Amino acid sequence: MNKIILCGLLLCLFRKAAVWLTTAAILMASVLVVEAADPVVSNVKVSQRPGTHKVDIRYDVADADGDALWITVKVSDNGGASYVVPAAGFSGDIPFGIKPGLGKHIVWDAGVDWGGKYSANMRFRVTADDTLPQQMVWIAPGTFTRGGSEVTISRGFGMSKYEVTQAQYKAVVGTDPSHFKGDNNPVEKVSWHDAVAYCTKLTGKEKAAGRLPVGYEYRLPTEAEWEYACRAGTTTLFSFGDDESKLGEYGWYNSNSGSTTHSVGEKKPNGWGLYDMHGNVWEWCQDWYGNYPGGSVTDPQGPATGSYRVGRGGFWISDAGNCRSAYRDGSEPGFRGSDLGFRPVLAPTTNP
Ligand SMILES: [Ca+2]
Ligand SMILES: [Ca+2]
Repeated sequence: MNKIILCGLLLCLFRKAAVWLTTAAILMASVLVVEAADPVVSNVKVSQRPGTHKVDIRYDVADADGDALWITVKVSDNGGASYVVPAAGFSGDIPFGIKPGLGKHIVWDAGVDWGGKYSANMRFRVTADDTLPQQMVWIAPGTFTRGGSEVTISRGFGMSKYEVTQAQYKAVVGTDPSHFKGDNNPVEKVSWHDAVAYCTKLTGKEKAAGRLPVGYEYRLPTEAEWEYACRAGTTTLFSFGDDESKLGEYGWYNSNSGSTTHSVGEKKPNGWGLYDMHGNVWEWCQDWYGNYPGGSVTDPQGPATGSYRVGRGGFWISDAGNCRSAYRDGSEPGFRGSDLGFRPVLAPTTNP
C-alpha cells in the first residue's frame, strides 16, 4: 500500500527574528516499511528566512508509480522526542495532490503558529503518503463540457472511491437506516440533511484525530464536481464509452442488480479509480436542482434556492439511460429512499 519515509532536520529557531541562525545538515532519514511503489522523502532542508518568522522547508519526493501524494509536516521543539508544536500555517507543496519531484517547497508561518518562541532543538518531519484518508482518490483540477458550455473545476479535491458504506456510516453517526443491510453495502434511506450531517461529523472526527489539514473539510460534492469526476476525462455517454451493453461491467442497474444494492467496489472503477459512479445507489450532491447557467463557468455551485437537491448516477433498478454521466435527478432534501446514498469529497473549505 503506501507508507512513507520521513526525514528530520535540526534547526535553531527564533533567538530573535532578526538574528538569523543558520540551519544545518540533514540528520537522518528514518525508514518505515517501504515497498517499491511507496513514496520516499529525501533531502529535507529547513531554514529560517532571515529577519522573519517564516521557515522554508525544502524536500524531494519520489514515488515509483507516480501517485499524487499527501504531504504532512510535523514540528518538534525537543529534538524529536515529540512532534507536537502547533503548526498549521503551511503553504506551498502541501497537503494534497502533490506530484513526485525535486525541489518541493513549503513555507511555515511560524510567527502565526508559534509566536516568538525559541528553541535550539527544532526538528521537522516531512511525511508522504500515496493513499488519501477515507479511501479517497485525488481528483486534479481541469475542465469538462456540459450542455455545450465549458465547466472549470479550479481546485483539486479528494473523492471517496466508494459510496459511503453502512459500516462507515455507523462508525460516524452510530446508526444504520438502510433497507438492504450489509456492512459493505452503500448506506441508503439517508436524507440530504443526513448526508450533510455525516460529512460535518466526519470533518470533526478527522480534525480531532489530527488527520485533517487546516483549510480542508468533508462535504458533499457539487454537481459539477460529481460529473467531472464521473467522466474522468471522457466525453462519452458513460465513463467507459458509449456502449451501454458494457454497463454491467461497471455498475448495478435494472438488468443485473436483482433489485437490491450490492457491496461497493465489486464492479470496475472508472478511469480515475472511482467505483459505482454508474448505478448501485443515486448519490446526493450539494446543489439545488435547477437549470445550468449559460456560458463558461468556474466552480459552479448550482442555484441559490430550489425545491429538490441533485442526485446523480442512477440506482439498482434504473435503466441504463439514467446511469449516464450527464443524467440528473432531484429529490426533496428530506426524502429518504432505498435508492439514494452519497459519497463525500475532501476539499478546501474556501472553495467558492
Ligand atoms: Ca505509489
Ligand atoms: Ca452510485
